[in-house]
Amino acid sequence: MPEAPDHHLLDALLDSWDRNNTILLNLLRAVPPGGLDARAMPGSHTVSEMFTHLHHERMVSVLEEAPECAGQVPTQEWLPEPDPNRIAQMLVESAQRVRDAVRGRVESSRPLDLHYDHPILLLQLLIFHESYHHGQIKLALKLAGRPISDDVAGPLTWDVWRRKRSSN
Ligand code: NI
Repeated sequence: MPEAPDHHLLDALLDSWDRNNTILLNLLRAVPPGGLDARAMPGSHTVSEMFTHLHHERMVSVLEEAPECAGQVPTQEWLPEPDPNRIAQMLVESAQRVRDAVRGRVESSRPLDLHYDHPILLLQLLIFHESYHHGQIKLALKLAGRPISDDVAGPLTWDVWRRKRSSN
């Protein structure tokens, strides 16, 4: 743990987490009608269930690693939530809790309670996890005949990473 947190670096890392959540919300809003029920193959999780799984993973991680920031962990990990607005509410809430947990532990120079050599690694793991499922969601939509074209996906995903705030 660093003795004196580098706030510019911490802000940039938390900004990367915020952008990751923006991309996830953009993907959710780009799901075509009926797409939340799509699945890659029989027995696979639906698009809806993958989104709620991401929320569940965040909430469990905060509960285990920084319980002072925890909220209500959903009773079902792969909840088949049909309402995209409700899914968006979940993702906004859990993104904030992860943010608060990591910021709090870094600023107080405290490690997370269970795993990870540094609190920032929780952010890295979750971004990796969510990117993995992002690809699965797009593949499920494609296989279900409801693809999101690259022309639509580009501005909603890669451009969010590259955009400079000064050019907004
Ligand atoms: Ni997963």
